[in-house]
Amino acid sequence: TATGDRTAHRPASLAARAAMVLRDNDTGTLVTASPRLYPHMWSWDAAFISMGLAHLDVGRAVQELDTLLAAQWRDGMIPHIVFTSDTDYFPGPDRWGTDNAPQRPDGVRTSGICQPPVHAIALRRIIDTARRTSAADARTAEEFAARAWDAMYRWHRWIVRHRMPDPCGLVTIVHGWESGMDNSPRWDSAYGGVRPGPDLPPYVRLDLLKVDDPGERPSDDEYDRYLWLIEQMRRADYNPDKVVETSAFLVGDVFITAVFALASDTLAEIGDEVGADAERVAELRTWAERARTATAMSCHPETGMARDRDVRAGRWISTESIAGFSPLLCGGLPGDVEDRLIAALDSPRWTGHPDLLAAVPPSVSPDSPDFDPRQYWRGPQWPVVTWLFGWAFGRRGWERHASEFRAQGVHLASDGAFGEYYEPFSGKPLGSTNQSWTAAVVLDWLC
Ligand code: 9WN
Repeated sequence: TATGDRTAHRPASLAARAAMVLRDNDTGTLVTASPRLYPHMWSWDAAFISMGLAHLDVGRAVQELDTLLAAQWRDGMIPHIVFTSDTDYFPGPDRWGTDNAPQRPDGVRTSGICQPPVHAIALRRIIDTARRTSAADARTAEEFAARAWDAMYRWHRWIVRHRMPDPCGLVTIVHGWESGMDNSPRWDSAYGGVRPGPDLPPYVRLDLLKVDDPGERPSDDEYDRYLWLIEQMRRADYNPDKVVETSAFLVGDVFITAVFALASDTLAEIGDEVGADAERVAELRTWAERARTATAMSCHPETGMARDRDVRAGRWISTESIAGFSPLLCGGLPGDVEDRLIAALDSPRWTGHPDLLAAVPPSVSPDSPDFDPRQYWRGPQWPVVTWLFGWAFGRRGWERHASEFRAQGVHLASDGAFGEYYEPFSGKPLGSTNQSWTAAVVLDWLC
């Protein structure tokens, strides 16, 4: 069926197309984040991709996480990119220069920063999917969980040890790329403090050649800052504490903090199921509680929206972005405050906006002066973010919201292009098409 210039696929055809995207982007041991724009494995993409794969082949889903965990750094960090041999992405492994970092893993090249810790959530979803499919699949998933649990615990421990330096208790990031929401206006003021030096080595962007309109990607000024931060980390040999000490960009990320709380609880729960070390399970629950409290404490006293914190400048960041709803992911707010936040999410400033094609949250409120409907993390809707909130809502017992997000998410993606992100009013797919994590979450919604 067609509405305007959008073709809407029926669920069975949409699911078949999503499966095809995952198969087409599969190199054998990893599914690239997208066919042209991102020819490598990304950390949080891999997590979502693996739970999509679980609907096709649980063994293959497990292998995806195995590939990612094989690239885990010796100190516990899961790097944000695991490089394939493809050379058509910038910055590639040479520019990252992680080969000399003492903690890097053997036999694989990676970037030197991390991304949101959604991996335990994916593992939970894989186990649940596998248990619904067959006893053999359930065994495969549970055996993997038992085997991979310690690695995931060490990843969470790395975050606690190296990324909770600020008294506000938020998980801090040293690069916008770590947030997964690279050029969100959340980071504008903090990036103002990043001044690329004259010794920033020259570079050529490859991303702009692979999208219809360069205006859908971050600007050159933004890229200079991204590259300058890498330069600084390289000079600190990717030593995690030195990086935190020296980085011009140091921000408490409330979305990552809430994800960390949710994922730590989830990993603790899986730990109970697979008989993991009880002390470690208890530690995870303590960390979850700490992160939940920090998330709740960040809320603006009047609007109730959660805030990031510019640690370098010592001030709160009140941008009206999707991250403001982070406490809904992990809980921890008093009932009346939480109700107000849900009402804000449903309101015309957000998912209730009358001009949206699909009632799922845009990355920035359309009523905010920062909103740009086509610009990456500055306004477009990202199906993967909708999935995460919808899954968390289901877990928190908010079935109506969870199923509404699922239905509206499917509606947004029903054109079958599997856009990386979508223009919220027209539903035009932007950035890359056949983006793996979009296919994965659509498959999960439909199965
Ligand atoms: C930089 C792969 C990744 C996602 C991020 C998204 C984008 C990379 C880029 O693509 O970031 O890490 O080159 O723009 O912002 O969330 O993981 O899909």
